[in-house]
Amino acid sequence: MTPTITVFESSPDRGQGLARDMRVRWALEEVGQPYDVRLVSFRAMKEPAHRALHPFGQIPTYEEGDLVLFESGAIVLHIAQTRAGLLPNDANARARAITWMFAALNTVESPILDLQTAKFMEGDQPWAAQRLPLVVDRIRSRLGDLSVRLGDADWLDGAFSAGDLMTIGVMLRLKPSGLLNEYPNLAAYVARGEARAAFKRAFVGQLAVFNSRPADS
Ligand code: GTB
Repeated sequence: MTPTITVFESSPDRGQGLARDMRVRWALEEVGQPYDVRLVSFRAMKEPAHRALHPFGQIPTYEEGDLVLFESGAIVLHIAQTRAGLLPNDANARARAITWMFAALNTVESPILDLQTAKFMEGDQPWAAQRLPLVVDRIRSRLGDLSVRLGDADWLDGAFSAGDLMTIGVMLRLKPSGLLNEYPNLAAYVARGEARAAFKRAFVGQLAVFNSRPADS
């Protein structure tokens, strides 16, 4: 059965790989699973039909037969557990790869999302300029630790896994800030992810949604 994912009909970044369907597309491409895409407008996302799929009225969602999933992490984990290519066979290595997925979403992504909030939602507050350096320092702390752990390895724990996909997926959000460049091994790690054929196919797929539509849609 071909899964269907929901994606933005219109995205602030116009398909530059930042919206979270990118992780799901990338995972599907890595395992060679074809998929359908349903575009959802911001209005439709908050309507009952979409909320039946996603309680918080967001993208991405994943439908496959009777199964409906939301949360990009849960979706990528499901793809990785049901198809070969994103998790090692060895039970302990598999558990470690899943640990990196959780670390990406809970430990690395949280301060990165704080930066988005500080810049774009709180930027006009009188205390915003005071808060911003604290937020950036918390990101540096996470990146510093991750940089030490990665060292000169290509991937976090042996072969490329869903743990790397998720870690790189969350760090992509930092590219415009320039922070990644302070950690050359992390910048190279992200670039290695972006160089994968599956990533490129996913990126082209996401971008195609916007290239085929007028700029104000
Ligand atoms: N924890 C959930 C997950 O991982 O799936 C978070 C899902 C989520 O935040 N979805 C966002 C959404 O639907 C899209 S990805 N937002 C609409 C809403 O909440 O009403 C976040 C996102 C959006 C746009 C950009 N961009 O254009 O740069 C980057 C990231």
